[in-house]
Amino acid sequence: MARRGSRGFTLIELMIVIGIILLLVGVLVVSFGGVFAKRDNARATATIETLKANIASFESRWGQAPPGSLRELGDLTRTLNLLEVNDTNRGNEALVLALRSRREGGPYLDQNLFGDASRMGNLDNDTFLADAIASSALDLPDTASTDLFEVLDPWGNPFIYVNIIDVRAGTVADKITLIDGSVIEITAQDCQEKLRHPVTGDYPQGFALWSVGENGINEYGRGDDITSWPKYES
Ligand SMILES: [Ca+2]
Ligand SMILES: [Ca+2]
Repeated sequence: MARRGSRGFTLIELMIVIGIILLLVGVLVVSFGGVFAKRDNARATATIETLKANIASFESRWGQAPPGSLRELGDLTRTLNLLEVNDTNRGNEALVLALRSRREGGPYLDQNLFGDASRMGNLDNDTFLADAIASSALDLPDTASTDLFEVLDPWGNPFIYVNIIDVRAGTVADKITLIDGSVIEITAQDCQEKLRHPVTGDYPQGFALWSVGENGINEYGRGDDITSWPKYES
């Protein structure tokens, strides 16, 4: 009897110990996950803040935030040979190219950001013609690759960039190539509905730049998205 009682107690004890271990592992996983998520969110915010400063410098010289497409960037800078290569990552690519231009006191793109391979990519693998660079009125740095780069968030997805001029005019038409290979559409109608402040009806000033966040789902600045403007309450 004594041996059976002792064995039963050991079994229960073992189960309790296993239970405690599982609980601790669970707590650790959850808290470490939280730490990583916070770190990535902070990185995304830091990249947005850097770009906001770069955009402000561009705006002070060109009188507007960088255009939301290559064609409009060509119009602004009178770069006639700057044509849209494909219909993906247009806003982000136009932003990068505008900020890399040496005209008007540029380049404005932070060189640490541009030199960081984890934060720059070309997910849609597009390039523009070498002769367009050579003759380009954008005056790009000599080392310029023909890649049409995008700025990436900590989860490897391109940031989404729209110029508010295009939002107001209803001419936003962009597609975003995500790290998993899927492509999401950015429509003028959704921008007009979702980028507008729910109470004041105002759009963010000049431009809207956001990350789709950790969940990889575009929520136009809501949900877990990380935004260049103060996030709306509702
Ligand atoms: Ca690209
Ligand atoms: Ca999201």
